[in-house]
Amino acid sequence: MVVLNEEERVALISVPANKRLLGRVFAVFAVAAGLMASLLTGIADAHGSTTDPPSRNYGCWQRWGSDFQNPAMAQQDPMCWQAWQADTNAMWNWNGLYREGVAGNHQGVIPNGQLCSGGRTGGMRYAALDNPGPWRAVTKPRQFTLTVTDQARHGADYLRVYVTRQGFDPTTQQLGWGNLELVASTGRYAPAGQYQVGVNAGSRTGRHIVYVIWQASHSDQSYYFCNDVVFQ
Ligand SMILES: [Cu+2]
Repeated sequence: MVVLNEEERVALISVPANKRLLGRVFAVFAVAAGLMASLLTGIADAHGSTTDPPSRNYGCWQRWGSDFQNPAMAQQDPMCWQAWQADTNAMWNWNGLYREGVAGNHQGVIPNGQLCSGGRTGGMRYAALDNPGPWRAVTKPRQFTLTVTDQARHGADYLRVYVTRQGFDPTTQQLGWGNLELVASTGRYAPAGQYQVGVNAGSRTGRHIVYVIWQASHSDQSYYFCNDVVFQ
């Protein structure tokens, strides 16, 4: 709500055409209306993401969504910091990293170096997720269960799970298709809140990217997630 001080109250009464003040009042209403619209859109557009291990933007939203302007993030979680600085919508819309009409041609549509942003879907919104660096990684055993959360209950035609080759360094290298090996490929899942798939990372050790494609069933909508892990 807008609280006017005494001077502004007098100004409003004594100068009917005080455009500066009216402008300020309208600006506040415009911001409030915009916020409301984006909240409503966020709900209507709910889709999904990998949540365990967390995708890059889901993890940044989870850890910092309620404190995203905290400068301590720059030291504690620098890749999230650069992502929040680049575009906060990449985190508010953590469930919206998808493309439409790919027709299964994922490798043809998504260029090397842009895998984590789904080929820069939505322009530059998710581009910071492609940057190599010390992304927070969760520790996993070499055999683990991966979870995709589907808030919209789209269903899945399939999930495909890739893991980076041993020796790939996500802190310094951009991710390309040639860095990945397919480790799991599923059939259909009926619409539900979560889809799980068993992943076997073989003899890999240390830091890796688990790359997931979720092909939704309600339309040709393909999701792409980079998930940072450390294998024990
Ligand atoms: Cu969707």
